[in-house]
Amino acid sequence: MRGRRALKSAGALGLLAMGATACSGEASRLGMPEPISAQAERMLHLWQGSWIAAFAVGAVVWGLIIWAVLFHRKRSDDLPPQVRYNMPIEILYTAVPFVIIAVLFYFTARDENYVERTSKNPAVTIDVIAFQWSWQFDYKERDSTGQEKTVASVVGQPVAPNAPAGPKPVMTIPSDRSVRVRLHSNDVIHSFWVPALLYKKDVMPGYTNEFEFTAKKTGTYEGRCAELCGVDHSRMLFQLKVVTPDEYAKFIADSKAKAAGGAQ
Ligand SMILES: [Cu+2]
Repeated sequence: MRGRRALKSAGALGLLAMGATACSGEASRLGMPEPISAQAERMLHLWQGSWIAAFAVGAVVWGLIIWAVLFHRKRSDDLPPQVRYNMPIEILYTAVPFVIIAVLFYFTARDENYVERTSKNPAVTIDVIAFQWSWQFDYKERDSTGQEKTVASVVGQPVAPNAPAGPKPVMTIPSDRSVRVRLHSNDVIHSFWVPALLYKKDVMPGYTNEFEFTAKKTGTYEGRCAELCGVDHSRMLFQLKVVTPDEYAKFIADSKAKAAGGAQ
């Protein structure tokens, strides 16, 4: 029975290694970007839980395969004992996958509800208009009568993939504030994607898709269109710039002042 004991300890070691990497550092993300929002963190944890479950199932399956290969090699031409229609095994085959799927479903539904949650009064509302082949960011505010108006607008143009930061349109948002993004398109389907948010959403003509998030880390993050939308799709780049709430207020005030100056 030395083989069985060796298999057991190998499995335990594998699980331990997985658990250790899941708790700390870059390796635990398996190449995923560092999450910058509360919602993105939740998404990453959902993935990590799924990976652990998948590796655990994998370890059991690999163990069974190796065990069968080592201990059930063909030794003679006699047919080995057959175990078809063994009720306990049949029930196990059915019940275990059902439990696995039920657990994955529960956590996925729970986290999807959290990530897709929108609030009544987000701190910032931005209309994102995707077009062939760039982005427009319209910052919305309500005046005293409750009427919505654009207080700042950024319109981009297609840029070369290796262009410096300058020509890319920048979507500026405050950290630690809820940001509502409303996605619009007047031509074809695009997709709003910021890898650091671990989230993307299609931009549909004739339908407004919305989502909300709260960024927790200041910095500049790359964004792009993730739906093949025409010849210059790959040049449809932008940046998400997360600044402090004070810097954001200044950005909006500057835009308002510029608009007022331009109107004179
Ligand atoms: Cu596009």
